[in-house]
Amino acid sequence: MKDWFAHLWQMVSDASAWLWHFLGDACTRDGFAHRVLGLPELASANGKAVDNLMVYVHWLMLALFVGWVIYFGYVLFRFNAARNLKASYVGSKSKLPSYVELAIVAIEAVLLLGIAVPLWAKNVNQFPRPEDATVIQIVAQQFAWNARYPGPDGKFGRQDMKLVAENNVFGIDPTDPAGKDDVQVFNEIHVPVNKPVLIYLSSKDVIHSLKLVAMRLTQDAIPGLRIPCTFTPTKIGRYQIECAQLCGNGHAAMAGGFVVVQSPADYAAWLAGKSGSAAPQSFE
Ligand SMILES: [Cu+2]
Repeated sequence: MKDWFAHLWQMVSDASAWLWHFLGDACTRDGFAHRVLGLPELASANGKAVDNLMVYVHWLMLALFVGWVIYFGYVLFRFNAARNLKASYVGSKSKLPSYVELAIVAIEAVLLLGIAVPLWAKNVNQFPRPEDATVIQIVAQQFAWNARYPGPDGKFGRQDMKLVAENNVFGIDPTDPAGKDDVQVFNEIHVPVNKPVLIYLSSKDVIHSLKLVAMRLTQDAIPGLRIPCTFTPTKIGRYQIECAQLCGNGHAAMAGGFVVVQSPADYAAWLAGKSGSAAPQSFE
């Protein structure tokens, strides 16, 4: 009997210790993001601000939810029919609801104007200088990702829209010597860690969307447009690419693309090994 009680007591104290630990962690910003919201792994410097915004919005929503539930309980009690036999034609004179509303509006204004708008402006207007970044051209197609790098010389070879063909999605001019060392890869895009990546994104056929969940980056790829987008990877690893626009029967197959984040030395070795692979190839 005593053993049984001790066992139960142990279980209760273990459970409460776990709950206490969980609550303590859930109250921190990062703990809330991962334990409560279940946000996916973050592997970029730019993504931190996105996650923080999501945490702040959800904290506000949680506070509103708890506030409304408390208010609802209060109203059920305060305006119970048994306690209010006669209707009041005056109603509440309290100023409290107005103050609470104003406070919520102020917090929402800070979230929108103070955090969300500047974050968006930075993402769409501020790009790293090409000389400070890993520059990659990406052309999406049904149903894969083509990527092109300037080779060791750091210069892309000449491209011309008129040269675009089934086996030359980048419209590479094979006669330009600057393009001889260029690198072209299919579905596996390597980048070095801790260096900004500058992508010029386009599409060969229909509208696709480059979605790198771990980098907190999503950008539509539109035929005829060359859209810049950027992220700075901070964690070595292999991260899935997804297409975020339904682009045809094989849409889901575009999740076969990966971004591989490597140490600078591994990346340099990989790039050197691929050098010269961008010449238009024939698949016949
Ligand atoms: Cu697609």
